[in-house]
Amino acid sequence: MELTEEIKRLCQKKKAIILVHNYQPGEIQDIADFVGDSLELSRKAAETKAEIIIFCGVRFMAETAKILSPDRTVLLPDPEANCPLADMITSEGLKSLKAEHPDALVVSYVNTSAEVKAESDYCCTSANGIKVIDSLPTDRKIIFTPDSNLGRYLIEKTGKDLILWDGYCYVHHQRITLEGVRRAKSLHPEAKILVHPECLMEVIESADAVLSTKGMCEYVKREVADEFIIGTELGIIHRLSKENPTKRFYPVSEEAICESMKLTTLEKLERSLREEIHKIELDPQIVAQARSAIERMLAI
Ligand code: CIZ
Ligand code: SF4
Repeated sequence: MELTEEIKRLCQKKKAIILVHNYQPGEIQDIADFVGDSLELSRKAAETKAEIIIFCGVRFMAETAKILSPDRTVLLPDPEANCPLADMITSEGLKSLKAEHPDALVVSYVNTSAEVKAESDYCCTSANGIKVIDSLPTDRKIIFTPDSNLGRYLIEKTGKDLILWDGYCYVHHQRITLEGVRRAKSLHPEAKILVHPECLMEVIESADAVLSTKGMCEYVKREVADEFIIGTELGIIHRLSKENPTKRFYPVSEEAICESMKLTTLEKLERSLREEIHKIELDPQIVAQARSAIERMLAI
């Protein structure tokens, strides 16, 4: 309690805002000024009048906030909070793939470093991937990086033949299985099955709806059903339960936990804010190039 109050006091004193991703631990979500997906949080970062943004999530998200709000100080409470999916592609790797397909457009998932975004024509998120791919000319080849499960899902939904990078998120790819979905469904036969597009195709095919975290929050609010099987990182269940106290949520797997997301603690948040440490610093040239890819997405 004392720590929470100290964080709130520091936020007021330093004109700081706390942005928290849907996968963060419950106690971090509970002290947020805003909880959301990476794009919603970046938009908040772009419009805030606050001087400091404490970004509770993983590095690529804090970088995206910095790209959209370069004049603000953006803090990542634990500098080790990297996304293993984003780390599966480097700008050098992408440059080599582009050299093999020199006329291709490049769409990169938001789960990429600022350097990879800078090498991309468009950015997309799990909430708007179909819209972004649909908007591209049919006579151009398209490279999609780095999540191959999301890539395959986009191929199926848009009918476009994407050149895929071989990346995946270990939480969705390895810990959320068809067997897990079947087990949950046998225990809760009335529940709707919601899964994230970073899951394997067989898991996607078993679902009632394939949604980003933002999509899941909206779906649960508007559906009359009152039980849901959730196939994404467990942190979202804290938010879903809080916003829908009469509804029930069952994870496909209790092991669907992203270790990087759980690195944030109240202690680290307080220290990062008090000492103003673990700032996101990016090369201005990279920021300008990466910003173009994000702005092209936002314009669609
Ligand atoms: O875009 C995000 O925040 C991620 C990585 C997941 C989601 O579906 O919201
Ligand atoms: Fe990356 Fe997966 Fe963790 Fe999201 S849940 S931050 S995609 S490793």
